[in-house]
Amino acid sequence: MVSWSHATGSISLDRPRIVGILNVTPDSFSDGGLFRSVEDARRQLDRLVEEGADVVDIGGESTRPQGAVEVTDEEEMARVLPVIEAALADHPTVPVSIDTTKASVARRALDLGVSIVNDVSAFRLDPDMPEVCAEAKAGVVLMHSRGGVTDMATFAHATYDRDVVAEVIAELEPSFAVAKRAGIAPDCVVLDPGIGFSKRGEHSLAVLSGVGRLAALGFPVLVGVSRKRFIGEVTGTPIATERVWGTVGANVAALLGGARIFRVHDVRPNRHALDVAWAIMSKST
Ligand code: HH2
Repeated sequence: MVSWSHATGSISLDRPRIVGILNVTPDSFSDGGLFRSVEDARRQLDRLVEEGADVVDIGGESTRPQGAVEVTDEEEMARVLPVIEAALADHPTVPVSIDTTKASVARRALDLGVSIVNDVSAFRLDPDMPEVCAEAKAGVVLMHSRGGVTDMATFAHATYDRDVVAEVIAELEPSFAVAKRAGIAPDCVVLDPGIGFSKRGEHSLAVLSGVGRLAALGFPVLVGVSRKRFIGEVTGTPIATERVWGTVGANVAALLGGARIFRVHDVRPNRHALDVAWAIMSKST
């Protein structure tokens, strides 16, 4: 059975796994500013866990599609570290993931007891990140993106030739080579096609449709479709919080394609849908 090893244990991928999102940022595209106090963050953590999250992913720097603002290491730590401490105290059995591109932030988070480093730059932006992850035996999410934090979710680099999936795979390959050289065990690595990151709607649909080709590389695949623009385009839903049903549809399609880990804001609807889809997929006739 496949499992995902991380700094404090491992997660078996014998069923779909859900990563619940907690952004402690003023400017995230769909939940910016909602969880700025530790008390508000705590309540949201309780909700994510109660609704069935297997992991909670805490982030202190937005990559919002409208163009994000880079934050300093100190500011990012001030946002995330108290919330990480609260998560570990309140939910000691739920692995915590830190969503950061900065090795300094990852190191402090791992020292506190975080299990997973979710790097949306797949080790491109901070040369110290692979060693920090290797040293802690952290689980790592290597997500495809192009450019820096401020423009990676814009269309500034959203130019692809015909085969988007092939380009995404080719651009992720150096990252897992770097991971291997740094001594990160292969079973710690999860790949993510980076939905909406340097991708127009058509590109996000193409990578979701071809997610099985990413899974065929042998690493578990995580997708982060939650409330994203391409869903708004398909369903005519401009308000991000109203994209929950479209999110569920995209996640079920990705599960059928081979994804096993799902990063979402709205845990319960995705938990139910993915569990039912999995029960059907697992039924031998
Ligand atoms: N998407 C976002 C942030 N982190 N991490 C992974 N692995 N995959 C993703 O698709 C992904 C991610 C962007 O979404 P969100 O956190 O809701 O917004 P923001 O970047 O505005 O904080």
